[in-house]
Amino acid sequence: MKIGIVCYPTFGGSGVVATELGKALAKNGHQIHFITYQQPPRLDFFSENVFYHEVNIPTYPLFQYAPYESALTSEMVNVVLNEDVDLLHVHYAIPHASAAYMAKMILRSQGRTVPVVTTLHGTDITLVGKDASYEPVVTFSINESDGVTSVSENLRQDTYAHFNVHRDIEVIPNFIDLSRFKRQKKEHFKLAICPNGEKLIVHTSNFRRVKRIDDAVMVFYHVQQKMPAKLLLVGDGPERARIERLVRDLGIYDQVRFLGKLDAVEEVLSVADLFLMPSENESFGLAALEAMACEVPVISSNAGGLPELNVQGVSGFLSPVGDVDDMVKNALHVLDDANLPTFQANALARAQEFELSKILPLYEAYYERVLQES
Ligand code: GMT
Repeated sequence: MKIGIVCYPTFGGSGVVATELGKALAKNGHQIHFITYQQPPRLDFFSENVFYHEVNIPTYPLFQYAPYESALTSEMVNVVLNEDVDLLHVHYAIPHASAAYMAKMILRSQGRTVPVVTTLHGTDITLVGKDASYEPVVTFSINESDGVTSVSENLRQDTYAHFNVHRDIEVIPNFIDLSRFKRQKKEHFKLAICPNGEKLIVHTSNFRRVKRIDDAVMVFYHVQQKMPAKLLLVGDGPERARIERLVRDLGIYDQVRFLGKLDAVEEVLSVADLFLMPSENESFGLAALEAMACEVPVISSNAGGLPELNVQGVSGFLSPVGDVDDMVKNALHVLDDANLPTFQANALARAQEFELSKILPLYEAYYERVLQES
């Protein structure tokens, strides 16, 4: 198949899922055309089956906001026509699904049919998409997609609950490439951060409010009062300055490191003992899956689709959103040397259920179905 993939070029979340999916499809012999405004971070290699089309967004003094959606639509039309693309797969509904609908209509007016698959990732439904400024467009473009997938059953249910969506939504969970995300021997790194055998706790995110990083810091604050520990905060975003202030105010700045955005997050995860994801909402929790693949148990909230990933008392624990006391209790239990090896093994076993080779055929079969039906 020749597939056009539209995504945000982000370090995590939907951008990573889209990029890894495209890479895996290319390995399986499909021709993949990425259409984005910037090279996605994980698209840093050459493959004869991978093509990158950058959306050019010309500016003009009249535009206070450059019309990105129009530029993206035009690029999709051009790529479909010039590269003979069979199907467009857009990741994150806003504005990709409506741009794809527009592209489909333009192509139809020229006698060319191209089906559109939209993958819902989370905040496009649970946070941003619900806003009255976007809702009518999101509802319309989901209903008009030829195929719709969501990354968890919870997100599927949320979509039906918040939007007047009447079409089928296929759940295809996020996946992990275990050949990349595996526990590597990085003892020198661990020793540098934890020279006295401290336990290493990690949180990675885009530092947005929905991640509740204050809770992660407070969990760490209480844990380090009971056992020697360090905290690594990976990623960057709007909450970073506030969280740095909190860490200083709590007097734990020496035990916390802010690492910023990292390409090779698996190296940090390889030396971690515990991963924190106390999010307000999380449609799936890809970052937690990456941790589990590196044998790191997860203390998470029970929001959104997290219960579909993290198994209570097995790969870690889940607590109600904001219940820091419960998270501390669970973290101390997992970090106990008598329990940690079991949780590490369980985390890996759970991650193996989401191995790329198990999920990729689901997308391929879904594309085939959509192509046959349209
Ligand atoms: O986590 C984020 O805020 C980024 C966001 C995105 O759209 O890139 O992530 C969402 O999609 C990921 C990939 O499907 C999911 O694993 C995340 O759980 C989801 N984030 C939220 O629902 C908050």
